[in-house]
Formats: sequence, C-alpha cells, structure tokens
Amino acid sequence: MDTSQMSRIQDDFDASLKTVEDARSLQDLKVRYLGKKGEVTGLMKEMRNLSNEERPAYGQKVNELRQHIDAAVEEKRAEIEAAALEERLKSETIDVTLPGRTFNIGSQHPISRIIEDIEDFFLGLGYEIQEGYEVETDYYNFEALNLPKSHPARDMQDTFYISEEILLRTHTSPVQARVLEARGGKEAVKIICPGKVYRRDSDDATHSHQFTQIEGLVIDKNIHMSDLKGTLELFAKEIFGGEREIRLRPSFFPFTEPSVEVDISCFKCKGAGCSVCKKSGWIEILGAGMVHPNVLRMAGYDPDEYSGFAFGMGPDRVAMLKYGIEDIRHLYTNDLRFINQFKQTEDGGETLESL
Ligand code: 2NM
Repeated sequence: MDTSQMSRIQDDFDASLKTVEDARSLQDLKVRYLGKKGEVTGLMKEMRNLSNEERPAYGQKVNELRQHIDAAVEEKRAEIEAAALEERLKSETIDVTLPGRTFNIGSQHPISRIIEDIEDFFLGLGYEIQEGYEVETDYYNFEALNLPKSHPARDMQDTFYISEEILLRTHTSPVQARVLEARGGKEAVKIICPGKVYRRDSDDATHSHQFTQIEGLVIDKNIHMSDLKGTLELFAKEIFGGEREIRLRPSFFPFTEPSVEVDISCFKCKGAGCSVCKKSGWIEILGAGMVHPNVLRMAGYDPDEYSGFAFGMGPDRVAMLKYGIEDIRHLYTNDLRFINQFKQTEDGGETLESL
C-alpha cells in the first residue's frame, strides 16, 4: 500500500488550512478534500482496486485522514467564529461613561407660577377659570362696571384707546361683566379671571404700561361680606403661609359697595415689621367688595335676589414681594439672566414660606 500520496494530501491540506482566514474559504477547502469530487473521496474510490488483504488497512488510513481534516476544519471554524464575535464586540462597544447630550430646560416665568398657584387654590374651591379679550369695548370695560362716561373714576385710569369705543382693557373685570351677562341673570357664578391688562403709564421701577391681574367673582343667593372675608382668609393662609392673618380697611371702587382694601400680615417678618412691609407688619395685596347693585342690574340680575363679592390683585406685586424683585420691568423684558433664576426644583418649587 502506498501511503505517500495520503501524506502528501495531508501536508497540502495542513498548509492550505494555515492560509484560510474566513468561513467561506474554509468551506471551499473542506469541499476540495471531503466533497463528492474531493481528494479524500477520490482515495476512497481507489479501494475497489485493492485486494481484500490490502483494503482494511487502507480504509483505516483514509478514514484517519478524513477525521483529521474534519476535526481540523471544525477547529478552524470555531476559531474564525470566535474572532468574528470578538471583532463585533469591539466595533459595537458603547462607551457608557460618555456624557449624555445636554439640552436646555427652560423655566417657568415667575408670574405664570404665581398665577398657577392662585388658580390651583380657587379651582379647589370650585371656581372656574375664565379668560376674555385684551381688546375690549368701552361698554364692558367701563359702562357695565358702573363707570358711566361722566364718572370721575374714569380719570383714575388712563386708557389706551384704539377708537372711541374700542380699547385695551384696563382690568380683567370686563371678563366678569361678560360672564355675568351670559349667565342671563339666573345662574350662580364662581369664576377667576387672570390675564394681561394695560394702562397709559410711563414705565419705571414700579409702573408698567402692561401688567397682570387676577380677579375673582362669586354671585349667588345669600352671599355676604362674611363669605368674602372667609374666602380671602383661606386664600392668604394657602398662598402666603398658614399663620397669615388678613385685615380689611374701608376703600372705594365704582363696581363694589362696600369696598375694602385687604392687607395680609407680613410673610417675611411675621408681623414684627421689616423692609418688605415697610415696618407696618401688613402688606396690601387685594382690593375687594360686594358687587354693586348697578353691576348686577346691568347684567340682568335682580339685586334683591342675588348678591356677590369680587376681588382683584396683582400677581406682579406678589412676585416682586415674594422674590425681592426691585423693578417691575424685570418681569417684562425677558432677560434670560433674570428668568433663569426661577428654575423649578424637582418637586415643583418652593412656597412663599421658604423665601
Ligand atoms: C378689584 C377690587 C374690587 C371687581 C369687581 C368686579 C365685577 F365685575 F364683578 F364688578 N370684578 N372685579 C373688583 C372689585 C376688582 O380689583 C382691585
């Protein structure tokens, strides 16, 4: 039996295997030796030309060669797969220590924040929020609020007129006059009206030609001054701290009778006297009163059947007091260096008590 051919085949195979680097050429190599027309298969076919004596030993040798090639191919295949996996892991690695992309988170404007706090409180008492028009008519801004054309109180408010009848609202009360009228003199009303208002002022540290107001209005049968007082007391404690007290002083507004100014005990010094309350222990925060019978009548309500209270305040002033802002213009010039100081904390921000 000539085994030199087998040795040559094995040596050729071993040499070829060394040059194989990928799965496809490995498969080609395997086919070249073990395939139907492969070299080892060719050796098998030789068997029929051998004598019965020679055949078993020859067969065993060819088998050994086949097993050698088989095992070597499988070993190489495993090597190639491991290398490919290694390569993938390397190229697809994500560096989890890289810093993430940062993006700028804006901050809520201090006025919006105060308005939302106040709205939340009144929503909890069952009030609706109503927003009307910034461009209004003389009728809803003045006339329907008991300010007839001859009324001297019209001089108190310098107004931006667009035409003789059209103007920029000087307060949010026209929203309330419209709601009252829309309810047709029959239904109860319980509303909060926040929004921008306009007055012909020269801008300075304490005046802005455009500022913000929140007004409230409650109309029903049997509404009394005590309801107003109780509501505002609750409001003061909720928005300015649980120990706050309120104080009512007589005042005048054309649309309410009687009218009051409402002070709250100072949330900075707790009433002892400081720069925020100008040493008085009290801060003027609201105007309020019982809705004037003329206002009710003009909207279609019978003042003998229905009564109500109204109040108004300035979120600008509340923001300035709360944050120690010394110039109202900061609230309207939108300088990011100012605005960014009001970034919200994770729990939604602080309370006035943490001032
Ligand atoms: C204030 C003070 C007092 C007020 C009155 C009305 C209405 F429409 F019912 F007549 N709305 N708002 C009112 C009353 C507003 O702001 C300082």
